[in-house]
Amino acid sequence: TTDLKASLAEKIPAEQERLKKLKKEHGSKELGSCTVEAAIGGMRGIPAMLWETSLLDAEEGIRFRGHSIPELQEKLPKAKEGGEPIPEGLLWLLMTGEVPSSEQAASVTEMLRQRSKVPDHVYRVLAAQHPNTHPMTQLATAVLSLQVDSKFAAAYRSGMHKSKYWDPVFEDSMDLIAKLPTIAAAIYRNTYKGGDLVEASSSLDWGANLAHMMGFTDDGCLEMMRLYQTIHADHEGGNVSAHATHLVGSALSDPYLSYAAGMTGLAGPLHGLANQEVLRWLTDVRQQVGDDVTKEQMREFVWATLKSGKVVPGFGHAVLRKTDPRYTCQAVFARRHMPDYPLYRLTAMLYDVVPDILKETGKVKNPYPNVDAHSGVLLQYYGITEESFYTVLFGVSRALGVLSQGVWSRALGLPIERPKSLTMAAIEQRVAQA
Ligand code: NMX
Ligand code: MLT
Repeated sequence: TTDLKASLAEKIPAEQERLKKLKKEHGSKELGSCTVEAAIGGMRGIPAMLWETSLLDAEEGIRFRGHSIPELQEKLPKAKEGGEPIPEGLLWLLMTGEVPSSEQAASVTEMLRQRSKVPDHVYRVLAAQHPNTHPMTQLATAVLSLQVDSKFAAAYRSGMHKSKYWDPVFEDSMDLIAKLPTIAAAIYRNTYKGGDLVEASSSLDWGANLAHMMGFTDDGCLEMMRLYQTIHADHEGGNVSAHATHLVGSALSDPYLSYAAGMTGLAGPLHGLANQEVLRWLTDVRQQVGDDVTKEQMREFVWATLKSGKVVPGFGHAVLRKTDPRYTCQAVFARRHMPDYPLYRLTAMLYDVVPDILKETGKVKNPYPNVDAHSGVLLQYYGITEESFYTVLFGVSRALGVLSQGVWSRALGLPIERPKSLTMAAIEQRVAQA
């Protein structure tokens, strides 16, 4: 079938049985333990969540439904021969676990096109915001204003049986994903281009249409946006945006409410806002030292950042322990499309300089670059120069992962999330007794 919902529906009963069996036969087995350090250290390393759409290996990086990024670049349908994958193909994969055919990916493109009209009141909400409102705040606000149309919220109100929840959650998720490029582009055009909106193209795919509606038509830019929207989609369940979406969704808040929660988390500088911070940091380097910066000057700049009590944005990771494959695939793209671009050369130089310095501090667990260290370079090259918008592009992509998992969370009947917290006194008491 080329129908995503039908293909998903076929898979659900077997997965429900699989989970039931896992719970029944192995429910009491330990997956790991929780130390005092983990409890006060951001729950690092505690395997305590079910997340089906992707899995991260600390050394290798992310796999989406078992496929690495280079594998996806090879296997997923593309808009043009030898080009980058289209994110609609990834959406099919995340939802169903299967690599789609070109026809299946095309049917997702068409399904999203049909759902893409953004209601007028959302534009009015956007227009009413303070002109200095950060684009991520605008995104979350626009998404919340769409919530009035939630099919899940309406179905819940009318007493739907819980075994059917996944269906309206799927509908809401597709409606929301379909509208996000139009909303993001409206935020971009309102904030930086005087509010002059660009109509969607009926011949472009979902990711390319985002670039098109922002006002960019260069073929390289469309390819870059397809790749960008594919690689930022998911990073297993524990990152702040995925976890926030999952947590809020577990209260049976609908996909609009739960995704908006994820976006307010993505807006933090240690998470998705790092792509904006990287660009600002690089701009500072160029302003203070110029484009022909030497490695020694760069070292001094990095040390000055650290000594002033700030992080080097784009480096380090809570779970990864090697260079992020999402960084690597962007570096490969840059080498192919913009080998002489000064900002690319500067970024490549950082790769030679920063890890050794972070290692020297003796405390940074992963000194290597993450996804955010490279994305701004690609965007700048194609003329998307407004760095305060970058996290919105990350957020649009992240919808594909967190909302796909949201559908599965309801299909599998996952319960409300409610870990145990302790006071310091309670921890002291427990360790004294141990
Ligand atoms: N620059 C300076 N210090 C760092 C960095 C960095 N890039 N990365 C980690 N550290 C510090 C960290 O602040 C902590 O210091 P302290 O003990 O004084 O509190 C120490 O090293 C140990 O931290 P880790 O265990 O290595 O990292 P943690 O898991 O706590 O945090 C990040 C992970 C990603 C928040 C952290 O590496 C960071 O702040 N990086 C820069 C911001 C960034 O690029 N974030 C984007 C992550 C990817 N994303 O899109 O979400
Ligand atoms: C992400 O893509 O969510 C980030 O790399 C952060 C994380 O995984 O913790």
